Amino acid sequence: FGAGGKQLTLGAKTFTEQQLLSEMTFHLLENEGYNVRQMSNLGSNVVRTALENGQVDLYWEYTGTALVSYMNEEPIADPAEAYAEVQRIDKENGIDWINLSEVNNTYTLMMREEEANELGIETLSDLAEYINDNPNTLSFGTDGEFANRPDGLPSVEETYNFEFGAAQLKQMDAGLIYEALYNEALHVGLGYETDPRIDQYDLIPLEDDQSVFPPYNVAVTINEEILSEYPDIEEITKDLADRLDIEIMRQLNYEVDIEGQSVSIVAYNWLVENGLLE
Ligand code: PBE
Repeated sequence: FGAGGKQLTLGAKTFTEQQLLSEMTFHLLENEGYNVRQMSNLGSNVVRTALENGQVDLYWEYTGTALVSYMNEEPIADPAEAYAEVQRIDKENGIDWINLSEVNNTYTLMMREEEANELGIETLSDLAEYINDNPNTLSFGTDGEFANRPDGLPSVEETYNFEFGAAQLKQMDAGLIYEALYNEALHVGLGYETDPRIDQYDLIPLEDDQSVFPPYNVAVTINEEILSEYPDIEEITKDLADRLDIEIMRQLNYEVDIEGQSVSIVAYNWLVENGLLE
C-alpha cells in the first residue's frame, strides 16, 4: 500500500470467475481514485473469515454459499428471498450485501453424455439408484471444499440417500475435473454451472430433481463500516453487477480457461468494450 488515500483490500476465491470479478472490480475502483490491494486465491471459509475480521474489505460472494455454508440455514429456492435473507442475517455480522447479479453459479454433478446414456442416468435420483444397486463402482471427482461443505456432498448424499464410498472420492482442483471426466479418468465429477468446459468436453449436468442446491447468485459483500465511509463503492460496482449474466460469465471464463488468455487482459478488455472503463 502507498501512503494515504482511499485504500481497500479486495478478496477473491481460487477459481477463474472470482479472479475475473476481482480484476474488474479492481479497475473500476482504481479508476475512481481508490488504491486497491487484491488478495486472491482464498478458499471460501478463508475469504469469508477475512471479511468478518476486517482483513478483507469486500469480495464477490454467492447467496447460497453464505446462507447454507456460513449461516447454516435451510436453502431458499427463490433468488430474491435468498438475497434478502443473507442481507438480514449479515447485518448482525457487520457485513452488507450490495449489487445482486443474475449470475447463478450453482454446483452440478456431471457425467460424460455417452456413459450417462448407457447407464440410464439423467437425474441425481437416477444416480443414487444406480449407486445403491452397484455400490463402489462410480468414482467421483470433487474439490476439497465441496466434499466437506454443508451445502456440498454431505447434503447431496443425505437428500438423495446414497453414498459414493470413501475409496471412490478423488479430490482434485476444481478446474481439472472436466478434462479428467473427458479422459475417462472419472465417472462423475463436480462442475460449476458457469464453467464453459461442461459444453466443451461434452459433459451433461445431472438434473437436481430434489432441488438440493440453493440459488447461488453473486453479489458484493462488504464491511459495513467501509461502505458507510465510502458509499460510492455501491454505485461504482453497480453497472458490472447489472450487466453480468450467465452467458457473459461463461464467455469470460472461456477466454481464460479454454483460450488461455490472462485474467487481467480479459477483464480489462471487457470493461473497455462495454463502456464501463475508458
Ligand atoms: N459455488 C460454485 C462455489 C464454487 C462454485 C459458487 C457454489 C462457491 O464458491 O461458493
